Amino acid sequence: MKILSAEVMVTSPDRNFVTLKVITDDGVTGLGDATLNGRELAVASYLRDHIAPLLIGRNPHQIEDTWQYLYRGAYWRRGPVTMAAIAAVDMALWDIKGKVAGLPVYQLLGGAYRVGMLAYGHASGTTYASLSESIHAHLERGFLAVRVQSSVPGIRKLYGVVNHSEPSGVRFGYEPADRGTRPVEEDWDSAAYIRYVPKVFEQVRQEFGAELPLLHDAHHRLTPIEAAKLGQRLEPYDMFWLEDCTPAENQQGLRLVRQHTITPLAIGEVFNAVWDFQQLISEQLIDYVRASATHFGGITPLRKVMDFAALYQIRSGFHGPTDVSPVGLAAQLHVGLAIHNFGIQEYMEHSDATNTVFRQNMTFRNGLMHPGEAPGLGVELDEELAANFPYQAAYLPVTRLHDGSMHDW
Ligand code: GCO
Ligand code: MG
Repeated sequence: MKILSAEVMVTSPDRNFVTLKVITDDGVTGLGDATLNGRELAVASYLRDHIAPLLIGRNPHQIEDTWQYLYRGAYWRRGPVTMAAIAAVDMALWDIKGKVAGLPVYQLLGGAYRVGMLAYGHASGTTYASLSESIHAHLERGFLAVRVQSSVPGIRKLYGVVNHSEPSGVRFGYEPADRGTRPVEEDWDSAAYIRYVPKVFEQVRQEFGAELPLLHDAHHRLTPIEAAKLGQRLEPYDMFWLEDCTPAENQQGLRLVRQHTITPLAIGEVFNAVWDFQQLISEQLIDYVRASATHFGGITPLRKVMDFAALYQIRSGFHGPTDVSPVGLAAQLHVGLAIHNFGIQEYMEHSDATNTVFRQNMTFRNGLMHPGEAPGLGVELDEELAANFPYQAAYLPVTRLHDGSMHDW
């Protein structure tokens, strides 16, 4: 069997997605997700101009060989653009292998090891009343775990908070990238945030009780000592995790956070290679691996990092925002179903338009996700429909402090 063609499709059913379609000489097709929020066309070009020509004629069954060929062969290793492109090829080849075998990908990874995967949704509010309403809405929808983000007095516009008075506010999630030719500017004040967030969790625990797993994303904004302070102040509320408490480029910084708090830590949604986790895992500086198949080079390295993490009792918390396409989400669900050290799965929920363009077999029932039983990844792209949603320029926001200087978004 040989690869006959590899096509890149960019479609924007409510948000942009980059999808690779690999076709074999036997007529089997495989899909891969290469969506890099706000920089989509860079990956589309990398795939179309530099990778697709190399795939023609290769044996699609040789997944490890193709992965290493693209990773080592580029010489310029790693980075989000390269690794999202390699991820798409890797997923497409697993999709093909599954379809040829007549088996869902999780079977090729060792088989189902659990009945489904605990998923968390994104609750948020600009006031406690709207936050409470949002948590109730998630519980009614079946979620057994929720991420809680709230507006903070003194910060005008904040990551992860849906304004419920806007039309998009009725949706469960939020979409961080805004269409247009310039990023939206948000603001930030670490002291105000650290003072306020524990009060929010105190109220949530009072209303929703001790058992509901609660998560929170600090989105890379704190220094290590600020992160340690927040982690310590959240301890009475027994968090499932505190995510991206400090930018993880400074990996030793996590030692400082660890010395001061037992709040579990999750990191890694912007990492793109197993090596990015080497120190954090081997020194046990984190509790959850936040990688996604899409930004991490695909199913092959995601499985490898989880086997490495298992040696240190570190579990998965794969990144599942709307900018991971249904193809990418399915890819990580197949991994999560098969591994021993699954922890939790983020499920931000795609819009109806996205879910119509990407036909899917995965399910969310009684709070648990499952990739479904269709051979391969179980997601197909309706290309005719996709053509109705051409690419639209969009940017993630940027953040400024109140003195006008730039801060981490
Ligand atoms: C999360 C993430 C996302 C990112 C987004 C950027 O925890 O789900 O932080 O909300 O901001 O993926 O493209
Ligand atoms: Mg995050």
